[in-house]
Order: sequence, then C-alpha cells, then structure tokens
Amino acid sequence: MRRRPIRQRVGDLWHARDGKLTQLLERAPGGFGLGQVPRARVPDSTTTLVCGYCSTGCALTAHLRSGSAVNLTPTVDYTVNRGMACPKGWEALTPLGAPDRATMPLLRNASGVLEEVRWPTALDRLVRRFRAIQDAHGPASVAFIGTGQLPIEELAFLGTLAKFGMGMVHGDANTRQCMATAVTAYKETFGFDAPPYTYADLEESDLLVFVGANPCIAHPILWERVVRNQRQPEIVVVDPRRTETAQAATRHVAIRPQSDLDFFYAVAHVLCREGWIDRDFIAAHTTGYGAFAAHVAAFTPAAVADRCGVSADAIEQLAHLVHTRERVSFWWTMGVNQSHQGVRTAQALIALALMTGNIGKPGTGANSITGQCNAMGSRLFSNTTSLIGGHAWDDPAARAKVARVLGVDDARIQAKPGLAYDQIFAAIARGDIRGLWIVGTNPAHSWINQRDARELLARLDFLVVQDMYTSTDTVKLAHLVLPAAGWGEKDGVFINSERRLGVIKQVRRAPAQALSDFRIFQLVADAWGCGELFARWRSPEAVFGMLKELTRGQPCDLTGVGGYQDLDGDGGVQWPVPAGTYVERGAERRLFADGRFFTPDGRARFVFEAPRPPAETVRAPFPFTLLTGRGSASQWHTETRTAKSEVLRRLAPAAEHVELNPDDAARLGIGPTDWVRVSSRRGSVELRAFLTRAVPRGSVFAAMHTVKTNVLTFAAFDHYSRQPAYKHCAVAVEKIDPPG
Ligand SMILES: Nc1nc2c(c(=O)[nH]1)N[C@H]1C(S)=C(S)[C@@H](COP(=O)(O)OP(=O)(O)OC[C@H]3O[C@@H](n4cnc5c(=O)[nH]c(N)nc54)[C@H](O)[C@@H]3O)O[C@H]1N2
Ligand SMILES: Nc1nc2c(c(=O)[nH]1)N[C@H]1C(S)=C(S)[C@@H](COP(=O)(O)OP(=O)(O)OC[C@H]3O[C@@H](n4cnc5c(=O)[nH]c(N)nc54)[C@H](O)[C@@H]3O)O[C@H]1N2
Ligand code: SF4
Ligand SMILES: [Mo]
Repeated sequence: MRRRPIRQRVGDLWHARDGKLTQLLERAPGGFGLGQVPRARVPDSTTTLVCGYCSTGCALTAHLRSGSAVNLTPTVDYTVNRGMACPKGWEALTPLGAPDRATMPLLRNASGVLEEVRWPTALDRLVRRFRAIQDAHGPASVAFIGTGQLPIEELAFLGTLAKFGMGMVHGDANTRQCMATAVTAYKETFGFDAPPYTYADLEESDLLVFVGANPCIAHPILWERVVRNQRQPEIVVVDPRRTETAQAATRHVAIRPQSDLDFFYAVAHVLCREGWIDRDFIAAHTTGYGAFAAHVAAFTPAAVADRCGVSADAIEQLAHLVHTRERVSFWWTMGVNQSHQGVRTAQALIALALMTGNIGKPGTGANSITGQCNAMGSRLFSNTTSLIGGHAWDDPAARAKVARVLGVDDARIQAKPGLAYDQIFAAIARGDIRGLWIVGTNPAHSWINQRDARELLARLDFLVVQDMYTSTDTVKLAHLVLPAAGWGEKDGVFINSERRLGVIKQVRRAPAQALSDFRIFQLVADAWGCGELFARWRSPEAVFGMLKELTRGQPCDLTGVGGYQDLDGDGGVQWPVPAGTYVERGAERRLFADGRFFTPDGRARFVFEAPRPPAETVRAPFPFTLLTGRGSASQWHTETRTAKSEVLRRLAPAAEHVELNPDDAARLGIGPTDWVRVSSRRGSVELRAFLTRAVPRGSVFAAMHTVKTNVLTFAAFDHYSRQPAYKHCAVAVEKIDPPG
C-alpha cells in the first residue's frame, strides 16, 4: 500500500499535541473551521477512528483534551462518509460514561448475588469452573458465543484461545443472527464469502433494488450516498412495510411477507421469457443457467401474483426496468437474511445479477449490506463458521497453514466448524453443553424465542458474560461478569460492508478495572496455562500482522497492507490487497471485474430450489404476521449503549409500541394511543398501539429494541445458514386497559 505523503498527514500532526498544533495551523490555515473557533476552545488535538455501531463504517474525528476525547465530529476527508454521520456516531462517547458501566469483575456468591471481586479471583474462578466442567463432561461441554462488534484482533483472540488453547469445540457469534445467510449464499455461488461491491456503486447505478432493507434507518449514511446519485436512478424497495426508505424511493413493491422467493423467480421468468439476458456473460462466467431457466419456467407472474400480494404487472414492470436500465444493482439486508428460505432468496437476487451481466461493473452487483461494525471481520477471523482467515475447516492444507502461522499444533485444529448458535442452545437443553462464555452480545434480549433462550442460559452450570455494562439482561443471568472496555477505549481494525478496513483507537480510558477484551483474553490465556501459545499476541497490532499473514493467497488477501498507520485516516482500504499491490488513497474497488469467481472453475453458480411456506402458519387464533426490525436511526439493538444518551432517547419513539394498520385497528376497536396485548404461542406482551398505513393489513410491526419482541418470535431457521427467521411469526392483537 502506498503511504500518504507527509503533507497530507494532517490528522497525525494534529494528533501530536501542543507545540505541533501551531505547525498544523500554519500548514492548513483556516482549515477544518478552526479559524472560527475561539482560541480557548481549540482542542488539544484530534485523531480519527471508525464508528463502533453499524457496518457503514463512517470515520469520526475525536477531539482530544489531554489525550482524552471530549467530542466527536464526522470526518470530512474519508471516502465512506465524507463529513456525514448519523446521530449514533455523533453521540458515541456518551454511553462510555454511563453509571452502569462494569468497573470490576462480579461473581455470584452463595446467596445468589453478584458481588465485586478482584481480577485474580475472577480468572481463577473462570478457569476452575470451566476446567471442572470439561473434566467431567469432555472439552466440548464448554462453548462460547461472540459478536460482530469487536475488532478482528479480539475476535481472532477469542476464537483461537477458546478452540486451540482451551480445547472448546463449539463457538458461534451474533453474526449468525445477522449475516449467516449472506455468507452461505455467497460461498455457494461465488466460492467465497465475497460481497462484490463498493459504496460508489450506490452513486453509479441506474436501478437500485433494495430488498428487505431499510437503509434510511439502519444505514443512514449509505442512504446519503444513494441521494448523491446523479443518474436519475429508479429506486425500488421490496418490503411488506412502507418504510422510510420505501417512502423515499421511486417505487415500493409491498410484497406479502415471506414471498420474496416466488417474486424474484417470477422476475427471472420474465427475463428468460423475453430473452433479456446477457448470453455472453452467462456462457463465459457461470454454470447452471439452463437448469435455473427451466426451474423458473413455472413461475409466471400470473401464477405467483396472488401469493406475493402484488399484481402480475408489477413483476413485469420490474423485469422491464432491469432490462432497460444500463446499470442495475440489488441490495439486501435482514428482510432476506432472516427468513426460513433466506439463502435461496439471496441466491435468487445473485441469479438476477448474473443472468443480466450486472456484476463487476460500476453501479451493479448482488450486494448484501452487513449489519454490525465488524460483522465482516467476524466472518473472516472469528474462527467459528470459517477456519480463521476465511479458510475451510475441512481443508488439510488450510489447517496446516493456520497451524504454521499461529504456531499451533495442527492436531488441535478440528476438521469441522462446530455447532451453530441454535444447535449450541439445543446442546445446552440436552445437557451436553454446561459452560458458556458470552462476549459482546446480549442473547437474553436478542435471541429468537426468548423464553426458551433464558431458560437454557439459566440452566448452565457456569455462565461467564463479558460486557461493558452490569445491567444487561444476559449479565443478570451470569455467574461471572468480566468488565470490558468498549469502543473508543481500545485499538483494532473493523471491516465494513464494502470490505474496507478501518482502525479504531483508544481515545478514552476505560473506567476503573474494566479491561479491553484483548487484555482479558491475554489474562485468561495465562490463567488457563496456555499463555505460551499466545506469546506473540502482545498487542492488537502484532496480531494484525499475523492475521494478514493468514490471508496470504486467499480472496481476502491482506498481505499488502502495512500497519495501522497505513489504514489510519487514509480512507481505509478494501480487501484484497495482496503484497506489492498499489492502492490509491481512499480508492473504491469492486470484485469480479474480470468475470472470474472464487469457485474451482472460476464460474459463478446458479443455485435454486422450490419455495416453501414459513414454519408457522398465520391463522386464527393468531391471525396477524409479526414483522420485526430496526425502529429508528437512534436506537441500537438491545439499547445497552444508545439508551444511555439523552439526545438519542429523545430522537427515538417515546413509548415501546406495536405498529398496526388503521383498518385492522378499527375492526378490533383499537384507537390511536390504546394499549394492546400482542400474543403468540410463546407468550404475550403489552405495548402501545401506533396506527400507521406503513404496515399492511394483516401484519403488525414491533422493533427489536424492546425486550418484549422476542418473547413473541418463533424459533425457525434457514436450513442452510441456521440463521433465525426473525421476520415472521403468527400473533394475535387485542385491546386492553392501560396497565396499572
Ligand atoms: N439504527 C440502527 N441501525 C442499525 C442497527 C440498529 O439496531 N439500529 N442494526 C444494524 C444491524 S446489526 C443490522 S443486521 C442492520 C439491519 O438492517 P435492515 O435489514 O435494513 O433492518 P431491519 O429493520 O431489521 O429489516 C429490514 C426490513 O425487512 C423488512 N421485511 C420483513 N419481512 C420481510 C419479507 O418477508 N420480505 C422483505 N422483502 N422484507 C421484509 C422489514 O419490514 C424491514 O423494513 O441494521 C444495522 N443498523
Ligand atoms: N426480533 C428480532 N430480533 C433480532 C433482530 C431482528 O431484526 N428482530 N436482529 C438480530 C440481529 S441482525 C442482531 S445483529 C442481533 C443483535 O443482538 P445483540 O448482539 O444481542 O445486541 P447488542 O445490543 O448489540 O449487544 C451487544 C452487547 O455487547 C456489549 N458490548 C458493546 N461493546 C462491547 C465491547 O467492546 N466488549 C464487550 N465485551 N461487550 C461490548 C453491549 O453492552 C451489549 O450488551 O439481534 C438480533 N435479534
Ligand atoms: S451510519 Fe453507521 S457508521 Fe455511520 S455514524 Fe451512523 S452508526 Fe456510525
Ligand atoms: Mo445484525
């Protein structure tokens, strides 16, 4: 990678304090608006770091006083966000100072109360309890669940420590809840988990089709990039709800829930029927088109229109748009991934891009938008679904390479990935898993069918939860709580949706005895007695060096990236960067420009299957479909962080509510602010009604941010990815008197 010439290294000069600041002002007179800032308020220095919430991966400029961040502003000179940020980014420092921060380890005492203990006691207890469980029930009886919200160095540490150091066999992460479908879909079609796009494609496309994605709420700065598109694009949103994004789009297809697969097969049918396909591309770069065309022959628009709740004409029109627009891009998020047939639906979108040659060119692609800040890093380095570095567990050569680079005995590396998240819960139910280490996720709120999940977590012999806060629903079930530093309090690398690496940095000191996850893993390794294996894991940057080496020769090759300094404030860099590659500063790079995919024969595959009905049927006495998802741009998941900011709370809805179509409400005698009971076969919750035509008749919508939502959800999974189907279950709604 090319190093930036020194005169552009303004961020670094700014980072240097006091005396150097004058030097900066001389070099950039009036730059950054400093000219208007009264002298006394000029911050000591600034530095940039990537945001710790969503996968957009905006860069934020931290304004430091005496080395500690006092404010954040969006970084102007960064490829991704170009001076923009959403409210979560602006407010990201506030949650660090919340009163419920975990500041000391907590251990459950004999009377069942969590009490503060010192680190040596906490580590000793972790080791003794996990070892005792493993001695009695085998190494596989202790497992871990991680996250997509830690930097790659920490995710790699957890995955290798647990599996190669502590002998665990099973480990998964909240990325299963989120991205497993896209991973599986890409691996089967492209031969590697490789989202092909760059954000510039949002600006360079003539037709953007968003499927089950609500970027106005979930990826606001990506939506800003769409708004910058100068090509008068058609923007089609396929979503049962008339979301904020659907309202801003040029067309909304209000598809019936869980009918996407029929719908897109019908679009493919029209393209085949009319010959609106790219024969040369199909012949040169794909396999399986003939069988796919035969498969979609039965999916005439007339045959599927009713099932999809749209007119046959709407299907014909979308196919026509795909044909007539030069650059077509398909974008999908959780409305696709979180379905019982998510993988096949994602692959239907990939098929549409392949059959029309819309891949590898500006403004095209079949593009999965990731969720968490480092879900993409988790996919490559967490050592769960893939062997660390994006390798296959069953590939002996890959195992030998990992063993060599990490200095692990290759007999320690198992030949398969271990159980998926839901299978770990099933193993807890059977008594096969009895110890669990949860890091950076809150399943007692976020897992599907929460009642069962909590019951199983409570059944564990020993549950360790490593979190920033003491008040989360999962922490409340823990035997041992390890206090973690958060984003802004530690260093590392995140990978965003478009495969771009960016750095996070310590700009604040973690409170009291909270430690970075990296440091906690070092301490656990030592306490477990496998510290020697991690002797080279001295710092996040040292680990980054090893992770780069692990990617050598892989599609995600990073061997050409230097150290953190090369990524820092430099616009980041997208993988791949093989050694010796020259990458322009802040460049936008997409994959497959040469039509070569990562499959053994270099061709992309058409993968398809007959659609199936959802696992739970919607009918009386549970006549409504419950849709779930993100509620507002200022709320993040289980709200352990965002609810700590008064600004963000004010931007969010005032009450936990369920959205209901006014016609349904009228039928049930429910008025605009009435209280309702929403029930499913799993349980019932009480929420405020919010009447809106954004929700179609027959469906209701509840945000995932309230802990109540997953009381209702039904634990169904995509067969291939094991991702939970959060977007569909059957519920009843009735009016009740206001509670208490
Ligand atoms: N503000 C905010 N931003 C976030 C997050 C957050 O918590 N808060 N979380 C981040 C994470 S981890 C993720 S994964 C992303 C999620 O980002 P998105 O996937 O965009 O968000 P969701 O609201 O979960 O789901 C998207 C849409 O799927 C629709 N949907 C439901 N059922 C169907 C269906 O059968 N077919 C179709 N086509 N659509 C359907 C829903 O109506 C919803 O509007 O957001 C990220 N960004
Ligand atoms: N009904 C329904 N349920 C859903 C979804 C849906 O659409 N509908 N979406 C699903 C999706 S896509 C996702 S991604 C999941 C998200 O679900 P979770 O991962 O459970 O949600 P978060 O609130 O992000 O949890 C992160 C936890 O890590 C802690 N934390 C933050 N930073 C750090 C750190 O640096 N170190 C440590 N150790 N801890 C830290 C936080 O305090 C918090 O407790 O929810 C899923 N659940
Ligand atoms: S869009 Fe995402 S990455 Fe950008 S500031 Fe908001 S939460 Fe952070
Ligand atoms: Mo997610």
